[in-house]
Amino acid sequence: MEIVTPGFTGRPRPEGVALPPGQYLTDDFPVLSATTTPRIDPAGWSVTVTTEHGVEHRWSWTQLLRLPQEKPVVDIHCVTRWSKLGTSWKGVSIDTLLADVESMADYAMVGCEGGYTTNLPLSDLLGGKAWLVHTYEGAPLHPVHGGPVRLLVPGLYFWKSAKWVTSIRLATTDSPGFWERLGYHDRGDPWREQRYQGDL
Ligand SMILES: Nc1nc2c(c(=O)[nH]1)N[C@H]1C(S)=C(S)[C@@H](COP(=O)(O)O)O[C@H]1N2
Ligand SMILES: [Mo]
Repeated sequence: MEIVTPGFTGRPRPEGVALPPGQYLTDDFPVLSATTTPRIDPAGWSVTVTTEHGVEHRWSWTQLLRLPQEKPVVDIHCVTRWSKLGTSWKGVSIDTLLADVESMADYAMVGCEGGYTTNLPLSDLLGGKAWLVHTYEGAPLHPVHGGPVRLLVPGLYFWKSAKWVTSIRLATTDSPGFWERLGYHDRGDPWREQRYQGDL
């Protein structure tokens, strides 16, 4: 039985479901954007990976769709404390994308239409941990949620899951992205509660 408390925006935590510290559950899909929503025609969209040597690899929309597709079902955790369980997506794993990219880089800076950026260790993008997704719950990803293509990195706070992705720059050193420059953590592991710079 579920107890409904008026005014409580989350819902009781189902038994056996572990949430990262300080998070509550929501069934909604909140929208958090630092900019207005860009309208991107998939036909004109592409993502460019640039290695630390300046070598560029580019995929158009149709090229992305021709790569092997995966359907991750994952929990997502926003640093503003909402978590959403069992979200289902479709897209291309970053392992697949970078398979033929020659690089010794340890870090990535992800860039978006509109100027948003976020930095991640490459180890959080590889090993089946991250995808470029274009489909959410069986439908084309809505523009407010990052359509046509966003990054999905469920193992880190959701600000790392950049919407409207257009570039991934590989680098040998880490440098802060949009929120990271404003004080958010360079890694952002929700299980370690790495919300802000200085959190261990
Ligand atoms: N390009 C871009 N990506 C972004 C953001 C943004 O402002 N711009 N916000 C981030 C933050 S803080 C969160 S919590 C999630 C929110 O994704 P949603 O709006 O689909 O819930 O997107 C992340 N990716
Ligand atoms: Mo966020």
